[in-house]
Amino acid sequence: MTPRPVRRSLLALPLGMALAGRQAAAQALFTPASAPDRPLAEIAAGRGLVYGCAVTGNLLSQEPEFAALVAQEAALLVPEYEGKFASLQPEEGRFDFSGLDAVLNWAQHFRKAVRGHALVWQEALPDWARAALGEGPHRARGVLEAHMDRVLSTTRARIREWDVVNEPIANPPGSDVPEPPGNSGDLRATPWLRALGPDYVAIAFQAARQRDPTLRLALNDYGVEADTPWAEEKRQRLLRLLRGLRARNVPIDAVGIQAHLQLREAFRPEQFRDFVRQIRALDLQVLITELDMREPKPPQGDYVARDTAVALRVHAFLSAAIEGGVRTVLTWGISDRWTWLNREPAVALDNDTHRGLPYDWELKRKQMWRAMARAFLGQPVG
Ligand code: 9MR
Repeated sequence: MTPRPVRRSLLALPLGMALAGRQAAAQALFTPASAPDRPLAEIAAGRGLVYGCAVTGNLLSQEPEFAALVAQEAALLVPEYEGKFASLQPEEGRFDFSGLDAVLNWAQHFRKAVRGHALVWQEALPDWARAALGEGPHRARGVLEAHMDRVLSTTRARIREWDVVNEPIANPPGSDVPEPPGNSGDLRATPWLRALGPDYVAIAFQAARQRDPTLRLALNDYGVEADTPWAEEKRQRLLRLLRGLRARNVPIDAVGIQAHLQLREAFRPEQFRDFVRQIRALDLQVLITELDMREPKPPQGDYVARDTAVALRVHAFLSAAIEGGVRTVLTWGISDRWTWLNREPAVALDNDTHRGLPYDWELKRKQMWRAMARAFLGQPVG
């Protein structure tokens, strides 16, 4: 297949870089013939798997091409912002479901399931809540319970799974992102931890279960995928937390592994597969909740080479995840045109876009799409 650099990237790139991309043309490994021309959700469903992606209400209503892609490809949606604390309760006692409703209405129209993200997290917390959490454990518990009361009762009919606690594990030393001081053992120092102590995780799950006994309750975290000492330490921290919760009969049903992967990090499929199995052995389901791929800075090679590298890693990752027992996979977005990878300054590439989602900037299927399809089908690379 002749490589065709995306038009937008050609415009945005310095000319030399764009031409270099065209001259050093690599051969695509995952060609259109590598995978059936069917939606990912349909391919996944054929093997008892669920494929979905993160969306925003704005994109669904303002970008018809985005909405069409999601309508076609995904069976499950997760709102990228609209289920977060700051979006749902911007002021104390004033709940605003308009953003979430827009996603839910769209999902209902197109018959998509929606998972909720995220009830208890240290980010997307409005100032008032951050301040209230500093006013002692009694007040903090009131904030948590009032939020869950309203959110879980309002969304009960349409959201049957929530990330109850997001990103509770403290990053081991050597992290890209400096860890705030004051963590408690394996748990990250967050306003919730400071207010309620390490029990805040159990408190949150118990509060959710009390309000909705059949809701599927998930704990979601990142940084546990790579074959690095850092990720290994984080895996152990997560396993210790999960075992502790299980030992105390804390109601938890599932673990979301975010999978914001980084191409520069080593990956060992058996290691990751076994990690998934260790979580499954605790009688917990495991989901891949936010898959995307960050390329090294600067990215290596032309577009075809870059896409091949991303696709190979994604295929290895998803195959290992599925072998370990994962049945649900969501990507964090669907196209390189709309992704936090390009918005977040610490993550974005200079003068270029990451190619870490199934569709490129021009909304064409990439090798990553075919790698995902092949992993869903249980087919090897090539
Ligand atoms: O992609 C999201 C970004 O646009 C938001 O600014 C940010 C804060 O709300 O959250 C991002 O999504 C994060 C997700 O909620 C949790 N895991 C990491 C995601 C990427 O940062």
